[in-house]
Formats: sequence, structure tokens, C-alpha cells
Amino acid sequence: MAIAGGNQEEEKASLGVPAMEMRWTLNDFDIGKPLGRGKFGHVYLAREKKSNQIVALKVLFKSQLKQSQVEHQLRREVEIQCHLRHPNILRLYGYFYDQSRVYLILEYAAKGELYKELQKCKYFSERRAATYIASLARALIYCHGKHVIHRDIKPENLLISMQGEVKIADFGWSVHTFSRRKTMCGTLDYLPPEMVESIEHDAGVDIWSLGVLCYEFLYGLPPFEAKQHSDTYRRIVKVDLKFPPIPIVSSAAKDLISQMLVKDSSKRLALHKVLEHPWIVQNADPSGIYRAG
Ligand code: AK7
Repeated sequence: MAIAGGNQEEEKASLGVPAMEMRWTLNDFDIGKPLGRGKFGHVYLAREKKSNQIVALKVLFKSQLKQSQVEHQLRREVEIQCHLRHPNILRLYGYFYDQSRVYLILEYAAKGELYKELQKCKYFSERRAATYIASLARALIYCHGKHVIHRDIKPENLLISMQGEVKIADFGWSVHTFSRRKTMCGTLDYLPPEMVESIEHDAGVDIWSLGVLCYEFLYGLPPFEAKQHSDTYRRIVKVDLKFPPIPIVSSAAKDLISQMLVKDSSKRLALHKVLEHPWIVQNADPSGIYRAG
């Protein structure tokens, strides 16, 4: 495992590359089939030549990053995700760039994107949904413990490993609240209540998203979906939460969703309490691995 563990300089040194030449380049990889397509570029299966390690290589076009003014977001993602080590968080091993592109070296998730699985089966069994929600709660507890808030938890940002574990990917919208708090320390005196509160309650964003995700896993659609964007907005603000009669979902699952989708972020069920909720305890596979059948 040449790529896993340690930083890029160490890895390259351990591969016997001269100390002065430390960066990854495209030549270090054999490129395979495309795995996915996104707004900013494509993802390819790739193999690091010296170690034979299989990875996913995300290719981003600098011109598009510049045009959308998200370079700082990408830098933040790399800084944050490089330091996260959790079985339910997709590893970011490193990055490199050339004239026109930026490349992210990512852990390969063999079973691909979760939203495609959801499309295929319409909705998940309670066992499968609970296993994923418990794994995601553990990953988010880990992130929040490091003062990292993902802020963009949705099926498109979740991948499934060969073993069937769920992995959070794409930290492009994440923030590191600790550094924000530190930089704000001296000026706190001048902040209005909504900003002071937002610093402490930001983590509640991920609990809300987990509630939306739990609903979507069980019903196949997000809870506040509407034809018009403005209607979705209204339904979210009102927390207009309805549970359709079909598919049949247990009252324990509905209870958990109702406790996460609470308007006041400080009143949302804390993530460690999500793990203790009867629906999770009774349905989630403790290994975090969903096995079909
Ligand atoms: N089977 C993108 C655009 C703009 C970003 O895309 C940030 C990512 C992980 C990703 C998953 C890649 C492994 C796969 C698979 C697949 Br399919 N990976 N196995 N797909 N991390 S995509 N990050 N970041 C991103 C920005 C920003 F500039 F706005 F921040």
C-alpha cells in the first residue's frame, strides 16, 4: 500500500523516488475506465504504477474551477479530507496538477455511487437504510469531533465499497469551524446573535441532512420535494413533513426521522443519540456492512 498512509512526500520517498522529485504526475498512473462524470470533470479508475494500487482519479479542469470561483473550496476540501481517517469517509490520498487540470487521488469505491443503487431499487429495506444511517452518523461524529462539518450530505456524495460499506465523498462544501471560531475570537464582541449562534449550531446542518437522507432511503424521494423550487423552499421552512402510506415504513423509523428534521437546530437529535435510537439498534448491522438478501 504505497499510497495509503502518510503524506505525499513520504509516499514518494518510500517508493524510492529521489528526494527532489516528490510530486505525483499523470505518468505515475495507468488510466482505466471512466467511473463517473461531474460538472467539473470526470473520474477514472487508475492504477499507481509502482505499487499497483487501484485508485479513483478525479480530473478537474482549472478553467472551470476558475470560472465558477471555487478554487478556494477545492483547496479547503483537500486540506480537510487529507487529514480524515475513518472507514466511512472516502480517503483522499493526494493531488497533483498540470497546466490545465487538477487531479484528486481518491480511494476507489468498487460498488460505485449510492444514488444509482437507490434508483435501481426505488427504496432501501429498513435494514439497509439503518445500516447506512448508523455508519454515516459515526462518520459525522468523527468529523464534528475534528470540527469539520460536511454540509452537503446527499445520495450523490455517497459511495459504496466492495464490502458494501457506505463512504462519504466530496468535501467541496465542508468547513472547518474551529479555524473559523479562532479567527472570529477577537471580533466576537461585534457579531449579531444569528452569527454567534450559527458558529455553535452549524453541526446541526449535518443532522438535518441525515434526516432527509433517512427519509429518502426509505421512501425513495426526499421529504420536501415539490415541482416548484419555491414550494420546496416553503415546505422546508415549515418543516412540512408527511409520511406517505406506501411504502410501509415502521413507526420507529418515522420517529427517528421526525427527531432529526426539527426546525430549531439545537433541538435536533444528537448524532450519538441517533446511534442509540431503537430503530437503529434493532435494524443496523453493527459491522456497517450491508449484505443483500
Ligand atoms: N467509484 C469537485 C468540483 C468542485 C470533488 O469532486 C470540489 C470528490 C470524491 C469524489 C468521488 C469520485 C471513488 C468516485 C468511485 C467513484 Br464514482 N470515487 N470511487 N468518484 N471527492 S468527488 N471531490 N470535489 C470537487 C469542487 C470545488 F472546487 F468546488 F470544491
